[in-house]
Amino acid sequence: MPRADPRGGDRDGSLVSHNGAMRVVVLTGAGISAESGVRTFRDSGGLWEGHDVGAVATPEGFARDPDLVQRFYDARRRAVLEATPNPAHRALARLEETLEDDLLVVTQNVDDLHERAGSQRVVHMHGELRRARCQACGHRPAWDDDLADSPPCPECGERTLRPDVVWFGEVPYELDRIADAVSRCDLFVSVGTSGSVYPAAGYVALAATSGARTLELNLEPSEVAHLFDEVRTGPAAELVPAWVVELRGALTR
Ligand code: BJW
Repeated sequence: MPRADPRGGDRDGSLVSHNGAMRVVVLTGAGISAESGVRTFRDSGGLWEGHDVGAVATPEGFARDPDLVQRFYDARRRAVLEATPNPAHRALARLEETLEDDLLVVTQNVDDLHERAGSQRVVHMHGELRRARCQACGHRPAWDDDLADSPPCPECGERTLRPDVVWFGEVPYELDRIADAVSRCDLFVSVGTSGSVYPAAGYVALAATSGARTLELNLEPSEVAHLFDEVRTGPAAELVPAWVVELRGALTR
């Protein structure tokens, strides 16, 4: 697909370039899966209401009480297996059919609803619930069962599997690939994230300083909403399909 000048024709307030081409990065957070019935973290009724974040989302918490943490993630894994993608996930999969390699979905979510909607170019920067990680050998097998009963690692046999998720103080996955895509994109769109966890919350600033237009789609303005060129508020299952129709229409004209 021909390349738009990232600092050129699309800087007049339109979210698409005038020659109909662009590289797009979509950063997603828990809000995109909310309408699939997957609980967010910080909203009222969210996962962390009634949970000490340090107890369930840090390596120190896991070392202190592995059984509590394994049971917390086992319950969430079961909930994710029962959830299904919603119109927001499906709209991003349709956008990928148009943009192909020019779209990268960077998700903070540990569910696999983007993939089940049909997206193929997805980076899980905070890991995946349906994967385990062996603390002895580093193997990362696909995993749909509980971990609380300490099953052996299929690779080395040690009973040292943990959820393959990124806790506070750990380094997220694929940071170089993400930074490269964000700094080279023409349009950066953030969907359903509170903008309270770094480095993800810093990507809007990287995109903006690299010359991209920036758009936030969220139920309410996030903590970093002031850094975006445009903020649209509402449920992701409505906002994302509408934005995808708008963008695809402009790209194919
Ligand atoms: C809807 C909706 C609907 C609801 N429709 N919208 C400054 C700079 C850099 C780092 C730091 C810093 N200060 C501190 C740090 C360290 C720390 C950090 O950010 N701490 C903050 C508390 C400040 N960061 C880290 O430790 C990270 N690692 C790191 O920095 O390594 C060092 C390093 C970095 C770079 C290079 C070299 C070294 C790791 C962070 C790991 C986060 N892990 C978690 C848990 C994952 C496992 C699990 O799932 O349990 O990831 S925390 C949790 O928060 C989870 C999420 O992915 C993440 C973000 O949450 P998200 O998705 O935004 O959800 P919510 O609930 O907060 O918001 C939902 C939003 O949806 C809301 O806005 C709603 O309005 C909206 N919404 N319904 C549309 N229907």
